Amino acid sequence: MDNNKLCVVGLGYIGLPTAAMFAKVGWDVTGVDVNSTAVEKLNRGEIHIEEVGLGELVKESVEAGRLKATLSPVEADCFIIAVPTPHRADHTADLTYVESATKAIVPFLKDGNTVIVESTIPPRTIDDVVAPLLAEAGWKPGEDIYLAHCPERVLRGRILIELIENTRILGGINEISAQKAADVYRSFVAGDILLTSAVSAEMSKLMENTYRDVNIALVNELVKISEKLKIDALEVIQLANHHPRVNLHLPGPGVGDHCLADDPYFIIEKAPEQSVLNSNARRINNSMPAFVVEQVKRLLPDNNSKVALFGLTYKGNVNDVQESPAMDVLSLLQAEGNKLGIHDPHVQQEQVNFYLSSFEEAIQGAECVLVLTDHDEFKKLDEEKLVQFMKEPILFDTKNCVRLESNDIQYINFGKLNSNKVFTLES
Ligand code: SAJ
Repeated sequence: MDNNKLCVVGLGYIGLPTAAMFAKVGWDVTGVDVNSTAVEKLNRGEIHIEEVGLGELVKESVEAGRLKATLSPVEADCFIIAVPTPHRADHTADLTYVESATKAIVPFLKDGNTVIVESTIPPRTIDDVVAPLLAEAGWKPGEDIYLAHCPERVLRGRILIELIENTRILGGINEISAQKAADVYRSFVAGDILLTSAVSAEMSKLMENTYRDVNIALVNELVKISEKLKIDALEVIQLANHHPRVNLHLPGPGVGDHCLADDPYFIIEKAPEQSVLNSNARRINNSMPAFVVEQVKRLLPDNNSKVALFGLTYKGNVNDVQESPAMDVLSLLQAEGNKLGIHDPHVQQEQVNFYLSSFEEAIQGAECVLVLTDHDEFKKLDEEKLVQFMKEPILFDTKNCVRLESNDIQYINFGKLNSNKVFTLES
């Protein structure tokens, strides 16, 4: 391939691993970021984010002279934009970074270049926002330069594996743009590469996360219905999932992170009247922290009781507390005036502005342990200490992840909220 110079704008969780992967297979890669610490670190062969295997890969590529970083773009054969698309207070997409990244590469574009946007964007953004910006600069996207959207679909902790193995969707502003962009990814993608239009690619990425969000809302609603009707929701899910074409998801204290909880809004903003199910799913999932607090209040003798809150991150075994439903549960319990012991072995003290307790400190004198995240550390707890340090130990496990042996601890999960089941059959 003669296209061997790549410029990646945005060195975050997607941009940096992508840049390193291209460098590994021989591209001459320049990563661009406005964060000077990220740039300096990369040029020393270090990384500013955590991801399995990424440190070694970046070090090798920098030492081999195939990967470097700068604060502004450079000339290249291909440009990949992987900047964040945060949302505004009203949940609409803030495209400021996508727009500024597009404008930043304009002075470096040459005839025949390929421009690819990986950032998650609302439907029609390539056609209505990015292409016009390039056209304003005198280019004819799809003719003298090629323009495509290639959404990322990787899971943290597995990014380097999934970048290679996952199927990629390449949505071009026209057919030749999709083909040119596909040629770029073929240098390391072993999964299928599906060619389509830009708008279908934008929408399919959003629908993947919306599918998960809507399905999680369905079981979260089942939990509420079951609490009212005295049914074991978790047993119902298990039974229904024996049907060969049914896959009910897992209920929990809500849906966190930027992906599942934000992407549906990018569809809603473009077609609010039509997005009925979508909007309701968001509402149901957003209501779960309050539902959890309501249940905790029923379990506690009074508002002065102490709750040991276990797990702050948006899901198990990660250290990210942003947009985590556990943080909402925490604020609601604080507003209720409850005493709290907050414990999360994956979160560092400097990440939060309140005190993090050890396991022992958190449970000392607590009436209830409230598990909000399925970290591996919570699956087996020191039951002797729970019995010793707590008054009459109750454990409310919103993720159904704790396995207890002692009968001295009252165990509640989303199946046992109000269930009057008289027997359980072993499967
Ligand atoms: N959750 C439930 N019940 C479930 C599954 C998840 O309550 O049955 C909750 C989790 O606890 C968490 C949230 O949903 O709060 C999201 O967790 P996740 O592991 O499902 O997803 P993310 O946000 O870490 O990553 C998703 C992935 N998308 C899909 O699986 C469709 C990933 O492939 C995407 O790359 C990523 O979003 C993204 O960047 O869009």
